[in-house]
Amino acid sequence: MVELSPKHPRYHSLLIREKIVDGFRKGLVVPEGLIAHGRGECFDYLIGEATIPPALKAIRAAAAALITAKHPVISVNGNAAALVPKEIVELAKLVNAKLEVNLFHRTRERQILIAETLRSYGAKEVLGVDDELIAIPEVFSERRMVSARGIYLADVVLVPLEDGDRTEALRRLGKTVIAVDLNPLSRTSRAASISIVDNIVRAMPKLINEVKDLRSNYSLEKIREILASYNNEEVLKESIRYILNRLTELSRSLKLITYLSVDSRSTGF
Ligand code: PTJ
Repeated sequence: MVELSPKHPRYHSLLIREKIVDGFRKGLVVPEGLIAHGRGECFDYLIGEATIPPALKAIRAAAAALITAKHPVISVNGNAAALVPKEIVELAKLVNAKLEVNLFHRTRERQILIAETLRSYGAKEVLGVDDELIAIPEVFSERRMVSARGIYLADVVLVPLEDGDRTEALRRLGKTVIAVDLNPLSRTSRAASISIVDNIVRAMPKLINEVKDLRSNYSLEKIREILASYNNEEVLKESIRYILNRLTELSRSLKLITYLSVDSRSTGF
């Protein structure tokens, strides 16, 4: 791993990038996952690398959906396993969700490696590797194979960094789909029931805290109300407007990074 100084202006972003690269070197992440991460970085730049207000609304609704679910499942792919394995296991324990490895670029080696990674953070059971799998209709990738005891049965599925195809199929099967995707324009974001437009690295700890907060301060009835009053279309539009306003503001106030070179310091120019 590269030595990173906390003084580097892009320290946090580089640290996340190193985690993905490390995951790639270990075989958790596919090369396509590095490209997907780069796209995510770009959208993260646009939202200001911070959790934006519409994402907080989505996180609250997602926590409500997970708390009130009968069979919640967290679907885990290579990027999610490389970036937030500890948080995935913690959230699963908190809401009694099943963990299922589900990959776009499916190989047995990666399935086993991802399951082992989750177990190393305390997961007791990881589905999608050696248990019975069922094909869900109208998904034209390896992601169509889901666990009979996991996603197939689930009423609520959390799908971090997903492809839109399967989100649409899961919605058609009547499931509540929670997506974490930095791109508010993606098919996943537009097809999901609840779209958290945030970096998964920031969103997961916030989701865990939100579950704890709702559980300790609200009745089940109130939690159901929070979920029922959530409007994903509005939240996605708000996310796009947030980016738009931020860019408009930046286009007015952009300041060049100026510096004095060694030569100009001595000459005054
Ligand atoms: O591990 P596998 O085989 O299942 O493959 C995983 C990838 C990510 C390669 C696969 O799901 C894929 O190709 O995804 P896409 O279609 O490229 O979509 C990934 C989405 O996640 C994009 O919209 C990115 O903007 C977004 N994204 C990338 N990094 C992050 C992110 N969203 C939240 N947090 C991130 N750190």
